[in-house]
Amino acid sequence: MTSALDIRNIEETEYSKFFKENGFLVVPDAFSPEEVATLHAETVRLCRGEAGDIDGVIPASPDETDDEVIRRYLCIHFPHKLSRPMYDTLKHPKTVEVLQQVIGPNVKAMQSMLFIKASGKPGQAWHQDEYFIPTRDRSLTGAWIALDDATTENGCLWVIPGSHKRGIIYPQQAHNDRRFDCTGEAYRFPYKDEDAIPVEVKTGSVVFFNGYLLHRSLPNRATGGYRRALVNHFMSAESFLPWQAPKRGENMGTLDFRDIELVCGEDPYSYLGVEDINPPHVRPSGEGGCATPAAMMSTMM
Ligand SMILES: O=C(O)CCC(=O)C(=O)O
Repeated sequence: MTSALDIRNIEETEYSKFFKENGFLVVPDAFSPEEVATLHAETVRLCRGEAGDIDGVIPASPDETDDEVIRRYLCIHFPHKLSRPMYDTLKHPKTVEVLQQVIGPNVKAMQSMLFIKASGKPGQAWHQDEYFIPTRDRSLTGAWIALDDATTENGCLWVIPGSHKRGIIYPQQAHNDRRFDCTGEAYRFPYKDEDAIPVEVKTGSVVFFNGYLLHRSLPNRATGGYRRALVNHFMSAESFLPWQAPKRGENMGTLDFRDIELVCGEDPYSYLGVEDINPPHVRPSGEGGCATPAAMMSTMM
């Protein structure tokens, strides 16, 4: 029975086996309280507009408190492009150690997302990250760094253990469910909500999860506070990253989005160079209603 799965006490020697079997892995105490405090301070700096321009961030006035400012935003995409400490989390030693075990020696990153998710904010409906960020070797791996204790009350992750195994990408549709933000929802998959388990973790833990794993989060129903998490996405450097539409005449087989950071090992495609393409931006929370279904389907994860 999935509900009996012990997710908190996995021996380091079992990381790879557990991840392969279940599609996720919890590593407690990966980030120290000091490292988390720095990331909290960076969250404030980003939301105040002090780190640089972020599409959708309104520069804060000095008389607004940090709480007033940060609770405005559900999630900021690509914070690592403006914050050195957030960039450094991509290459955090504990993260790299685990990524080398579950992906391989050569790893690159293409995305970061900073969830602030204050009380009252929505979650994100069922989805698979590879639906949004396709790799060619199924190596996409999220590293979800808990910046607060994540509980069922404040909207922790829920996962369907083993749902990554068949390597199927399920379709997505727009939804009208106000529990969730404006990203679409996966459907037509052979699992029920009851197959999911909550991934409740302490601050400083990292939840690693496979890009084919079905997962979601529910709204933050706590009476105050946040459920902050910094989520970085990684993949094997050997795989191209076809994360953009082909331009006219472009060979589909060699599409490779080069807005990446090499995290460890070697990049066999380094001769292609790197580019800065994705701008930091705020994710629509859906509180004022979502845009059209078509816009919902194109909302980045
Ligand atoms: O943290 C959340 O609420 C959702 C995160 C998520 O689904 C993801 O990173 O893919």
